[in-house]
Amino acid sequence: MSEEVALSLDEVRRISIDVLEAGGLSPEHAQAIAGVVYAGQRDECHSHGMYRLLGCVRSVKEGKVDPNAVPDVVDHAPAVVRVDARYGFSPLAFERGRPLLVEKARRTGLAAMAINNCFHFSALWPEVEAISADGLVALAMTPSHSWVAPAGGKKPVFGTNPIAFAWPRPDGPPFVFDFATSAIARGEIELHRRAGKPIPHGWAIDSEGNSTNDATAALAGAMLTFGGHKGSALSAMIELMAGPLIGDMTSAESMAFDEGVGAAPCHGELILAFDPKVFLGAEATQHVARAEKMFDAIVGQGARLPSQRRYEARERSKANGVRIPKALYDDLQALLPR
Ligand code: NDP
Ligand code: PYC
Repeated sequence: MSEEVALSLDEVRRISIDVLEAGGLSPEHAQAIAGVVYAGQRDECHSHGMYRLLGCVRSVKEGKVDPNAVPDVVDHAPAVVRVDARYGFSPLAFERGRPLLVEKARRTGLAAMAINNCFHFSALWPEVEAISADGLVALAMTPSHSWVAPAGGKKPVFGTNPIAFAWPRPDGPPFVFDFATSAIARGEIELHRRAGKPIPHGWAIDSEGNSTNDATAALAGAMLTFGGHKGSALSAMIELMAGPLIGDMTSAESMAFDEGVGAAPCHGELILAFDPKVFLGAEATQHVARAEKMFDAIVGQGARLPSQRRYEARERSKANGVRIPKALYDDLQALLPR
Protein backbone atom coordinates (compact mmCIF):
# COMPACT_ATOMS: atom_id res chain seq x y z
CA MET A 1 0.00 0.00 0.00
CA SER A 2 1.33 3.47 -0.85
CA GLU A 3 2.44 5.74 1.98
CA GLU A 4 -0.02 8.32 3.33
CA VAL A 5 0.09 11.44 5.48
CA ALA A 6 -2.60 12.20 8.09
CA LEU A 7 -3.89 15.78 8.25
CA SER A 8 -6.45 17.55 10.43
CA LEU A 9 -9.13 19.53 8.60
CA ASP A 10 -7.52 22.73 9.88
CA GLU A 11 -4.25 21.64 8.26
CA VAL A 12 -6.07 20.90 4.99
CA ARG A 13 -7.38 24.46 4.90
CA ARG A 14 -4.10 26.05 6.04
CA ILE A 15 -1.92 24.14 3.56
CA SER A 16 -4.38 24.90 0.75
CA ILE A 17 -4.36 28.64 1.44
CA ASP A 18 -0.57 28.71 1.85
CA VAL A 19 0.01 26.82 -1.42
CA LEU A 20 -2.40 29.08 -3.31
CA GLU A 21 -0.99 32.31 -1.91
CA ALA A 22 2.57 31.12 -2.56
CA GLY A 23 1.38 30.39 -6.12
CA GLY A 24 0.45 34.06 -6.53
CA LEU A 25 -3.32 33.97 -5.96
CA SER A 26 -4.92 36.93 -4.20
CA PRO A 27 -6.13 36.25 -0.63
CA GLU A 28 -9.76 36.39 -1.87
CA HIS A 29 -9.15 33.74 -4.55
CA ALA A 30 -7.02 31.65 -2.19
CA GLN A 31 -9.85 31.61 0.41
CA ALA A 32 -12.53 30.75 -2.16
CA ILE A 33 -10.48 28.01 -3.86
CA ALA A 34 -9.33 26.58 -0.52
CA GLY A 35 -13.01 26.36 0.48
CA VAL A 36 -13.92 23.97 -2.35
CA VAL A 37 -10.66 22.02 -2.14
CA TYR A 38 -11.18 21.61 1.62
CA ALA A 39 -14.76 20.43 1.06
CA GLY A 40 -13.62 17.92 -1.58
CA GLN A 41 -10.88 16.48 0.64
CA ARG A 42 -13.18 16.36 3.69
CA ASP A 43 -15.87 14.47 1.74
CA GLU A 44 -13.27 12.09 0.25
CA CYS A 45 -13.77 13.28 -3.32
CA HIS A 46 -10.09 12.73 -4.02
CA SER A 47 -10.13 13.80 -7.67
CA HIS A 48 -11.33 17.27 -6.60
CA GLY A 49 -9.67 17.69 -3.22
CA MET A 50 -6.12 18.84 -2.45
CA TYR A 51 -4.86 17.24 -5.68
CA ARG A 52 -6.47 20.19 -7.53
CA LEU A 53 -4.08 22.65 -5.88
CA LEU A 54 -1.31 21.41 -8.19
CA GLY A 55 -3.36 22.29 -11.28
CA CYS A 56 -4.41 25.68 -9.89
CA VAL A 57 -0.81 26.73 -9.25
CA ARG A 58 0.31 25.37 -12.64
CA SER A 59 -2.50 27.29 -14.38
CA VAL A 60 -1.33 30.55 -12.79
CA LYS A 61 2.33 29.82 -13.64
CA GLU A 62 1.38 29.25 -17.28
CA GLY A 63 0.15 32.83 -17.38
CA LYS A 64 -3.40 32.07 -18.50
CA VAL A 65 -5.25 32.79 -15.25
CA ASP A 66 -5.48 36.25 -13.71
CA PRO A 67 -4.73 35.45 -10.03
CA ASN A 68 -6.07 38.84 -8.91
CA ALA A 69 -9.22 38.96 -11.08
CA VAL A 70 -12.14 40.71 -9.41
CA PRO A 71 -15.43 39.15 -10.59
CA ASP A 72 -18.00 41.56 -11.97
CA VAL A 73 -21.59 40.75 -10.90
CA VAL A 74 -24.24 42.17 -13.23
CA ASP A 75 -28.02 42.28 -12.60
CA HIS A 76 -28.70 41.40 -16.22
CA ALA A 77 -32.47 40.68 -16.30
CA PRO A 78 -35.26 40.00 -13.75
CA ALA A 79 -34.26 36.33 -13.54
CA VAL A 80 -30.68 36.42 -14.85
CA VAL A 81 -27.44 37.21 -13.02
CA ARG A 82 -24.29 37.40 -15.08
CA VAL A 83 -20.86 37.17 -13.47
CA ASP A 84 -17.79 37.98 -15.51
CA ALA A 85 -14.97 36.12 -13.77
CA ARG A 86 -12.48 38.12 -15.85
CA TYR A 87 -10.24 35.10 -16.43
CA GLY A 88 -9.90 34.26 -12.76
CA PHE A 89 -10.89 30.93 -11.15
CA SER A 90 -14.60 30.18 -10.78
CA PRO A 91 -15.12 29.71 -6.98
CA LEU A 92 -14.83 33.44 -6.15
CA ALA A 93 -17.12 34.33 -9.08
CA PHE A 94 -19.70 31.84 -7.77
CA GLU A 95 -19.44 33.20 -4.21
CA ARG A 96 -19.87 36.79 -5.39
CA GLY A 97 -22.88 36.01 -7.62
CA ARG A 98 -24.78 33.59 -5.37
CA PRO A 99 -26.59 36.13 -3.13
CA LEU A 100 -28.18 37.84 -6.16
CA LEU A 101 -29.10 34.47 -7.70
CA VAL A 102 -30.88 33.46 -4.48
CA GLU A 103 -32.63 36.82 -4.21
CA LYS A 104 -33.88 36.56 -7.81
CA ALA A 105 -35.05 32.95 -7.42
CA ARG A 106 -37.06 33.97 -4.35
CA ARG A 107 -38.67 36.78 -6.35
CA THR A 108 -39.28 35.01 -9.67
CA GLY A 109 -39.41 31.31 -8.74
CA LEU A 110 -36.66 30.40 -11.21
CA ALA A 111 -33.44 32.31 -11.77
CA ALA A 112 -30.23 31.63 -13.65
CA MET A 113 -26.65 32.64 -13.04
CA ALA A 114 -24.24 32.61 -15.98
CA ILE A 115 -20.59 32.76 -15.01
CA ASN A 116 -18.37 33.75 -17.94
CA ASN A 117 -14.65 33.73 -18.61
CA CYS A 118 -13.75 31.54 -15.65
CA PHE A 119 -11.05 28.91 -15.21
CA HIS A 120 -12.87 25.90 -13.81
CA PHE A 121 -11.33 23.03 -11.88
CA SER A 122 -13.78 22.23 -9.09
CA ALA A 123 -16.56 19.81 -8.23
CA LEU A 124 -20.04 21.31 -8.58
CA TRP A 125 -21.68 19.83 -5.49
CA PRO A 126 -20.36 22.52 -3.08
CA GLU A 127 -22.24 25.06 -5.20
CA VAL A 128 -25.60 23.28 -5.44
CA GLU A 129 -25.35 22.30 -1.78
CA ALA A 130 -24.83 25.96 -0.83
CA ILE A 131 -27.88 27.05 -2.86
CA SER A 132 -30.05 24.32 -1.32
CA ALA A 133 -29.08 25.59 2.16
CA ASP A 134 -31.30 28.56 1.29
CA GLY A 135 -34.26 26.23 0.65
CA LEU A 136 -33.87 26.29 -3.15
CA VAL A 137 -33.58 23.49 -5.70
CA ALA A 138 -30.41 23.87 -7.77
CA LEU A 139 -28.95 22.60 -11.02
CA ALA A 140 -25.44 23.42 -12.25
CA MET A 141 -23.45 22.44 -15.34
CA THR A 142 -20.20 23.34 -17.04
CA PRO A 143 -18.04 22.17 -19.98
CA SER A 144 -14.29 21.48 -19.61
CA HIS A 145 -11.62 20.65 -22.26
CA SER A 146 -12.49 18.39 -25.23
CA TRP A 147 -11.28 15.05 -23.90
CA VAL A 148 -14.38 12.89 -24.50
CA ALA A 149 -15.49 11.12 -27.71
CA PRO A 150 -19.20 11.20 -28.58
CA ALA A 151 -20.93 7.79 -28.44
CA GLY A 152 -20.17 6.03 -31.73
CA GLY A 153 -17.07 8.15 -32.38
CA LYS A 154 -13.39 7.92 -31.44
CA LYS A 155 -12.18 11.52 -31.40
CA PRO A 156 -12.67 13.92 -28.49
CA VAL A 157 -15.37 16.57 -28.87
CA PHE A 158 -16.94 16.99 -25.45
CA GLY A 159 -15.56 17.94 -22.09
CA THR A 160 -16.05 15.74 -19.05
CA ASN A 161 -19.02 18.09 -18.52
CA PRO A 162 -20.38 17.64 -14.99
CA ILE A 163 -23.99 18.17 -13.98
CA ALA A 164 -25.06 18.59 -10.36
CA PHE A 165 -28.47 18.77 -8.70
CA ALA A 166 -29.56 19.56 -5.15
CA TRP A 167 -32.97 19.20 -3.49
CA PRO A 168 -33.33 20.56 0.05
CA ARG A 169 -34.76 18.13 2.59
CA PRO A 170 -36.61 19.13 5.74
CA ASP A 171 -34.69 16.99 8.23
CA GLY A 172 -31.13 16.66 7.08
CA PRO A 173 -28.65 17.32 4.32
CA PRO A 174 -29.97 17.79 0.78
CA PHE A 175 -30.38 15.13 -1.89
CA VAL A 176 -27.42 15.88 -4.17
CA PHE A 177 -25.87 14.23 -7.17
CA ASP A 178 -22.90 15.51 -9.09
CA PHE A 179 -21.18 13.54 -11.83
CA ALA A 180 -19.21 13.92 -15.03
CA THR A 181 -21.05 12.94 -18.21
CA SER A 182 -17.90 11.02 -19.15
CA ALA A 183 -17.67 7.53 -17.63
CA ILE A 184 -15.54 9.08 -14.89
CA ALA A 185 -13.92 12.44 -14.12
CA ARG A 186 -10.59 12.96 -15.85
CA GLY A 187 -9.10 13.71 -12.43
CA GLU A 188 -9.80 10.11 -11.41
CA ILE A 189 -7.79 8.79 -14.39
CA GLU A 190 -4.98 11.20 -13.48
CA LEU A 191 -5.00 9.83 -9.92
CA HIS A 192 -4.77 6.27 -11.29
CA ARG A 193 -1.76 7.35 -13.37
CA ARG A 194 -0.11 8.96 -10.33
CA ALA A 195 -0.68 5.78 -8.31
CA GLY A 196 0.52 3.52 -11.16
CA LYS A 197 -2.84 1.72 -11.19
CA PRO A 198 -4.76 0.36 -14.22
CA ILE A 199 -8.15 1.84 -15.05
CA PRO A 200 -11.24 -0.27 -15.78
CA HIS A 201 -12.17 -0.90 -19.41
CA GLY A 202 -15.03 1.36 -20.46
CA TRP A 203 -13.49 4.61 -19.23
CA ALA A 204 -11.41 5.46 -22.30
CA ILE A 205 -9.85 4.40 -25.58
CA ASP A 206 -6.24 4.89 -26.65
CA SER A 207 -5.19 7.12 -29.53
CA GLU A 208 -5.76 4.20 -31.95
CA GLY A 209 -9.36 3.91 -30.75
CA ASN A 210 -8.83 0.66 -28.81
CA SER A 211 -10.19 0.06 -25.32
CA THR A 212 -7.43 0.51 -22.77
CA ASN A 213 -6.79 0.05 -19.08
CA ASP A 214 -3.58 2.06 -19.18
CA ALA A 215 -4.16 5.49 -17.59
CA THR A 216 -1.42 7.21 -19.62
CA ALA A 217 -2.76 5.81 -22.91
CA ALA A 218 -6.28 6.83 -21.87
CA LEU A 219 -5.23 10.42 -21.17
CA ALA A 220 -3.55 10.58 -24.58
CA GLY A 221 -6.57 9.00 -26.32
CA ALA A 222 -10.24 9.77 -25.72
CA MET A 223 -12.46 9.32 -22.72
CA LEU A 224 -15.88 7.69 -23.16
CA THR A 225 -19.29 9.02 -22.16
CA PHE A 226 -21.30 7.32 -19.38
CA GLY A 227 -24.40 5.45 -20.56
CA GLY A 228 -23.41 5.51 -24.25
CA HIS A 229 -25.66 7.74 -26.37
CA LYS A 230 -27.51 9.03 -23.28
CA GLY A 231 -24.42 10.49 -21.62
CA SER A 232 -23.34 11.74 -25.03
CA ALA A 233 -26.61 13.68 -25.52
CA LEU A 234 -26.47 15.10 -21.99
CA SER A 235 -22.89 16.15 -22.59
CA ALA A 236 -23.93 17.95 -25.81
CA MET A 237 -26.71 19.73 -23.87
CA ILE A 238 -24.17 20.96 -21.31
CA GLU A 239 -21.87 22.21 -24.09
CA LEU A 240 -24.82 24.18 -25.51
CA MET A 241 -26.38 25.51 -22.32
CA ALA A 242 -23.18 26.47 -20.56
CA GLY A 243 -21.48 27.45 -23.84
CA PRO A 244 -23.21 29.24 -26.75
CA LEU A 245 -26.40 29.96 -24.73
CA ILE A 246 -24.39 32.10 -22.30
CA GLY A 247 -21.95 33.39 -24.92
CA ASP A 248 -19.02 31.30 -23.75
CA MET A 249 -16.62 28.66 -25.06
CA THR A 250 -17.35 25.02 -25.79
CA SER A 251 -14.88 22.42 -24.51
CA ALA A 252 -13.22 22.29 -27.95
CA GLU A 253 -12.84 26.08 -27.94
CA SER A 254 -11.49 25.98 -24.38
CA MET A 255 -8.92 23.40 -25.48
CA ALA A 256 -7.84 25.61 -28.40
CA PHE A 257 -7.64 28.64 -26.08
CA ASP A 258 -5.29 26.63 -23.82
CA GLU A 259 -2.72 26.39 -26.66
CA GLY A 260 -1.33 23.18 -25.19
CA VAL A 261 -0.08 24.70 -21.93
CA GLY A 262 -2.20 22.38 -19.77
CA ALA A 263 -4.02 25.03 -17.71
CA ALA A 264 -7.46 24.45 -16.20
CA PRO A 265 -10.29 24.71 -18.74
CA CYS A 266 -11.59 28.23 -19.41
CA HIS A 267 -15.27 28.68 -20.25
CA GLY A 268 -18.62 29.42 -18.60
CA GLU A 269 -20.93 27.80 -16.09
CA LEU A 270 -24.72 27.85 -15.85
CA ILE A 271 -26.47 27.57 -12.50
CA LEU A 272 -30.26 27.45 -12.09
CA ALA A 273 -32.12 28.00 -8.82
CA PHE A 274 -35.82 27.19 -8.24
CA ASP A 275 -37.86 28.32 -5.25
CA PRO A 276 -40.53 25.72 -4.33
CA LYS A 277 -42.37 28.39 -2.31
CA VAL A 278 -42.97 30.47 -5.45
CA PHE A 279 -44.04 27.42 -7.51
CA LEU A 280 -46.32 26.04 -4.79
CA GLY A 281 -47.19 28.79 -2.34
CA ALA A 282 -48.84 27.46 0.82
CA GLU A 283 -48.67 23.89 -0.55
CA ALA A 284 -44.85 23.86 -0.77
CA THR A 285 -44.31 21.99 2.52
CA GLN A 286 -46.88 19.33 1.64
CA HIS A 287 -45.32 18.62 -1.77
CA VAL A 288 -41.75 18.66 -0.48
CA ALA A 289 -42.87 16.07 2.09
CA ARG A 290 -44.03 13.81 -0.80
CA ALA A 291 -40.45 13.80 -2.06
CA GLU A 292 -39.43 12.16 1.23
CA LYS A 293 -41.58 9.13 0.36
CA MET A 294 -39.53 8.63 -2.79
CA PHE A 295 -36.26 8.82 -0.84
CA ASP A 296 -37.67 6.32 1.70
CA ALA A 297 -38.57 3.96 -1.14
CA ILE A 298 -34.96 4.09 -2.36
CA VAL A 299 -33.18 3.58 0.93
CA GLY A 300 -35.92 1.28 2.24
CA GLN A 301 -34.79 -1.45 -0.15
CA GLY A 302 -31.10 -1.12 0.70
CA ALA A 303 -30.16 1.15 -2.21
CA ARG A 304 -28.27 4.30 -1.35
CA LEU A 305 -28.85 7.92 -2.20
CA PRO A 306 -26.17 9.81 -4.12
CA SER A 307 -24.15 11.83 -1.59
CA GLN A 308 -24.77 9.35 1.22
CA ARG A 309 -21.15 8.16 0.92
CA ARG A 310 -20.01 11.78 0.88
CA TYR A 311 -21.98 12.75 3.99
CA GLU A 312 -20.61 9.70 5.82
CA ALA A 313 -17.08 10.64 4.75
CA ARG A 314 -17.72 14.18 6.02
CA GLU A 315 -18.55 12.91 9.50
CA ARG A 316 -15.50 10.60 9.50
CA SER A 317 -13.20 13.43 8.45
CA LYS A 318 -14.62 15.78 11.07
CA ALA A 319 -13.88 13.15 13.73
CA ASN A 320 -10.53 11.80 12.47
CA GLY A 321 -9.10 14.20 9.88
CA VAL A 322 -8.07 12.95 6.44
CA ARG A 323 -5.24 10.99 4.82
CA ILE A 324 -3.61 11.98 1.54
CA PRO A 325 -0.92 10.16 -0.49
CA LYS A 326 2.60 11.11 0.67
CA ALA A 327 3.53 11.84 -2.96
CA LEU A 328 0.78 14.51 -3.10
CA TYR A 329 1.83 15.91 0.28
CA ASP A 330 5.43 16.19 -0.95
CA ASP A 331 4.34 17.86 -4.20
CA LEU A 332 2.36 20.43 -2.18
CA GLN A 333 5.22 21.07 0.25
CA ALA A 334 7.47 21.73 -2.76
CA LEU A 335 5.16 24.63 -3.71
CA LEU A 336 5.61 26.36 -0.33
CA PRO A 337 8.35 28.91 0.31
CA ARG A 338 11.44 27.34 1.94
P1 NDP B 1 -18.89 9.39 -9.91
O1 NDP B 1 -18.96 8.59 -11.15
O2 NDP B 1 -18.28 8.79 -8.71
O3 NDP B 1 -20.40 9.88 -9.59
C1 NDP B 1 -20.57 10.73 -8.56
C2 NDP B 1 -22.03 10.87 -8.17
O4 NDP B 1 -22.72 9.63 -8.19
C3 NDP B 1 -22.05 11.35 -6.74
O5 NDP B 1 -23.19 12.12 -6.53
C4 NDP B 1 -22.10 10.01 -6.01
O6 NDP B 1 -22.49 10.11 -4.65
C5 NDP B 1 -23.06 9.25 -6.84
N1 NDP B 1 -22.91 7.80 -6.70
C6 NDP B 1 -21.80 7.08 -6.91
N2 NDP B 1 -22.05 5.77 -6.68
C7 NDP B 1 -23.35 5.68 -6.33
C8 NDP B 1 -24.20 4.59 -5.96
N3 NDP B 1 -23.75 3.34 -5.93
N4 NDP B 1 -25.48 4.88 -5.64
C9 NDP B 1 -25.95 6.14 -5.68
N5 NDP B 1 -25.19 7.20 -6.01
C10 NDP B 1 -23.90 6.96 -6.34
O7 NDP B 1 -18.12 10.78 -10.08
P2 NDP B 1 -17.50 11.46 -11.38
O8 NDP B 1 -16.15 10.90 -11.57
O9 NDP B 1 -18.44 11.41 -12.51
O10 NDP B 1 -17.39 12.99 -10.87
C11 NDP B 1 -16.64 13.30 -9.72
C12 NDP B 1 -16.55 14.79 -9.53
O11 NDP B 1 -15.81 15.38 -10.56
C13 NDP B 1 -17.89 15.54 -9.49
O12 NDP B 1 -17.95 16.20 -8.24
C14 NDP B 1 -17.80 16.54 -10.62
O13 NDP B 1 -18.36 17.82 -10.37
C15 NDP B 1 -16.31 16.68 -10.81
N6 NDP B 1 -16.00 17.09 -12.17
C16 NDP B 1 -15.72 18.41 -12.41
C17 NDP B 1 -15.46 18.82 -13.69
C18 NDP B 1 -15.25 20.27 -14.03
O14 NDP B 1 -15.10 20.59 -15.20
N7 NDP B 1 -15.21 21.18 -13.12
C19 NDP B 1 -15.43 17.89 -14.83
C20 NDP B 1 -15.79 16.54 -14.45
C21 NDP B 1 -16.04 16.16 -13.17
P3 NDP B 1 -21.32 10.01 -3.51
O15 NDP B 1 -20.48 11.21 -3.68
O16 NDP B 1 -22.05 9.94 -2.21
O17 NDP B 1 -20.57 8.73 -3.81
O1 PYC C 1 -11.91 15.75 -13.52
O2 PYC C 1 -12.75 15.87 -15.54
C1 PYC C 1 -12.28 16.39 -14.53
C2 PYC C 1 -12.15 17.86 -14.47
C3 PYC C 1 -12.10 18.72 -15.49
C4 PYC C 1 -11.99 19.99 -14.97
C5 PYC C 1 -12.00 19.86 -13.62
N1 PYC C 1 -12.12 18.54 -13.33
